[in-house]
Amino acid sequence: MKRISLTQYLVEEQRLHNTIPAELRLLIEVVARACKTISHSVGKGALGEVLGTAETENVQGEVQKKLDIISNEILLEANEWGGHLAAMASEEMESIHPIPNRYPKGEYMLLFDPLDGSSNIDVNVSIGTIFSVLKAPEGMGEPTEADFMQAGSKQVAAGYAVYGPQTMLVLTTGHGVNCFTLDREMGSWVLTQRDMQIPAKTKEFAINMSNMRHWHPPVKRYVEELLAGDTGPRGTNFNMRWIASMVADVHRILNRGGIFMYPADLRDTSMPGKLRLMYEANPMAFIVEQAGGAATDGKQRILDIEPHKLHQRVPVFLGSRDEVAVVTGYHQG
Ligand code: P6P
Repeated sequence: MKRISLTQYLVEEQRLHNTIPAELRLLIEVVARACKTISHSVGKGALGEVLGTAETENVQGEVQKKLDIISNEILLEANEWGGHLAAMASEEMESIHPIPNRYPKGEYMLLFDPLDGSSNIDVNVSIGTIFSVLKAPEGMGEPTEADFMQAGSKQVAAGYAVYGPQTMLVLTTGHGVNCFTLDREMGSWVLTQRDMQIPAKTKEFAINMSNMRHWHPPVKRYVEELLAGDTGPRGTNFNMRWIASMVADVHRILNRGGIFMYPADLRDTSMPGKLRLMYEANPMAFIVEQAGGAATDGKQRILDIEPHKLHQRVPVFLGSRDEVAVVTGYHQG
């Protein structure tokens, strides 16, 4: 099969669907180029003096890894001069990052988790970059956090890069999900999987089992039934995976099905789960739904949630739609 580049794919998508105007194409290509740079930094490891912690904390109160900060800087610097953005927001920054006045502003807003899966950085396990694109509200003046408070259904594009044995970029602009592999010799993103589809059924679940005693009853019931296997009500055995890197777990699910869960639990009832809505759950939910899967917070579609805070957290159940329906049904039962 003749392979095409990310650029050719975007140009053809624009011709087909007229939904990727030049500014959005530029944005996607700039983000993709930034992910190449991040992949290069990540790949150096100890040789690049980029491992370990940075002795600082982010807004989440998490100790920042050096590569968290490096990746954040790479995305900020790559995107601020192009004229395609009005503002950015990042897991690593407390407040939004307006485009400096020395540069023209555009009509898009970019949100990202620059390097997700930080606990895996120093042990050479796959990590990734997650990004989400919103349109700036009509007539917006100086961007504020309130301008970012849009439901996930308003995203115009979303994607992630996964830095694993291969470096891959998964992208949706609302017309299916496509995957590009980084050709390191040429330095280009090459289309390697078109229109990815998540199987509706699965026998593989992903959750951090060490939290089991803290789960609410619907999650406990659902997982115990999976664990009971062919001796229980499901009548079949299930397998388990947990990489503790959302990008890697989601990429596996996109390729072979599965259900990924990070529920709220009883440890801190004020904290509805660990994952953040705006730059983790929303982009992943957009991608998963575009691939025929489902994504809920246990009660409603993640993409329907009206956000109130930039860094708000949300419970996440996503992947093979038949399994997401079962665990969501237990919450509603
Ligand atoms: P735990 C990584 O820190 C992350 O945000 C997600 O990528 C991952 O799915 C989850 O947290 C892992 O959390 O509690 O299992 O370490």
